[in-house]
Amino acid sequence: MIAGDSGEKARRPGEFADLARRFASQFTWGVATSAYQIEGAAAMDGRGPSIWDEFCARPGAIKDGSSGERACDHYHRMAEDLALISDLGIGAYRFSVSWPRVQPLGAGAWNERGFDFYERLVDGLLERDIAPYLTLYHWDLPLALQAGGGWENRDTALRFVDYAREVSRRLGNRVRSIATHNEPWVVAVLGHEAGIFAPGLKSRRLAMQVAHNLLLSHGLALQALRADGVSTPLGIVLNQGPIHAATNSPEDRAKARLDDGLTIRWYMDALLLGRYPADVVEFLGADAPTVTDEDMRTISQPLDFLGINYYTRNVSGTGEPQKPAEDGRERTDMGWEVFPAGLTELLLRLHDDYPLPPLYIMENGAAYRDQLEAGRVRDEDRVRYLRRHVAALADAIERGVDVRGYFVWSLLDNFEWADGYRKRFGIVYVDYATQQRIPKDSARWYQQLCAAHRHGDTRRVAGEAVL
Ligand code: IFM
Repeated sequence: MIAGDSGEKARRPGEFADLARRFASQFTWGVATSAYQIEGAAAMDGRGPSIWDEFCARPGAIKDGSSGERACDHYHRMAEDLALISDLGIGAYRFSVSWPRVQPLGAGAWNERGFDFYERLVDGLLERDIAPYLTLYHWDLPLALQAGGGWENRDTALRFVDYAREVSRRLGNRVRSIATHNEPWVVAVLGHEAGIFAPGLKSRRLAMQVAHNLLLSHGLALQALRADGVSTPLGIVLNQGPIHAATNSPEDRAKARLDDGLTIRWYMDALLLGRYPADVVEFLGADAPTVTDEDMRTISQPLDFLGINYYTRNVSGTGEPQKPAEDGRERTDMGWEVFPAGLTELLLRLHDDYPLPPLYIMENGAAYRDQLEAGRVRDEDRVRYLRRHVAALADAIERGVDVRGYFVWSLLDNFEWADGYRKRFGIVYVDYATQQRIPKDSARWYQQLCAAHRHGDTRRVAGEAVL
């Protein structure tokens, strides 16, 4: 059992009850991870290689030269990690299935030993009364599919549908929801335009075709799963934050509007309105993807839920950006501005602009330079970050936005993609040399919030429903 205070000075008595009371009794509190970032066991029990294994092997691709080969060794420590979630009293766990672990070549044979791991994971969660939230694709494409063009090739969307159907057939009726993709913008742009994530390609045209094919695969998967009779709520998870113009000049405002189009409206308009934003299509010109009307109907299948990952806002303009260190804004160890009001603003804007399904904040959290001292990590910055964002979320809910759950990114410190192990997002510290898990003060803070919500007199909402 983990107990103790949140590590903050002068915390007001009743803080947890006051905050918890702002959320409906059925509101879900969870923690999130993804397969490649925590599992390790990269070549074990028949798992095939993914594009991230290959990318990490390229000199200079990952800042500390590391990979997810061992990560948090969660593959072997799953029971311990589930006990940790349970001890913290956290009611939900969001995880992803590694496609190459269950289908090593991305087509053809299934790997039973891979599925066995996820069967045990889901059963273990249910035994502990923790609701499983499954994501199908959190970036680890089977390497064999990249040889055929990866997400640039429409055929990968069909392979994804086969994979989605098989995972749903085996696990679907035991999980609380199934998300097709996590952050398609990141896959498309960081992976295929900026080239800083796997598969490390650099072409805007390619990135936009990939963005389209990812959305298409999402729509095709939803159609197929519904045709299969899957009744588990189905959705997708997008990374979003408001884009603010650096100045009020017409140029900066136009740039911010375009960036908003490329990051938010491209995905939201396609999924919820069945079209791409005309201003962005015009801007892209020859880089715009090849699209059919039928594709847009497929992409805009009804969503049972929409996941939003919120970390920060973005400031956009035509001038030379100010160096983060010089702009005086509070930032995390990623260099991302701490801007809780952006979460409220984003949610209200989405609520105004789109016919939304119920929302979930599927990721929110922060990296800080945590120090383990005398067996304790006093991560006051992270506690403050979380508290302010949870309050910002409550502000949006109280103003009418239907948000049903919140997941902290992340349960554990883990492999932070191109940053390797240098950035720590966990509410649980991982000593990578020993694989020891040490709950940080933020874990204790979250534990108390979850407990207060569970036991407290939470807000009752007329007609309140659970997914
Ligand atoms: O670690 C990532 C995660 O995989 C996707 N969303 C953002 C997190 C922090 O960068």
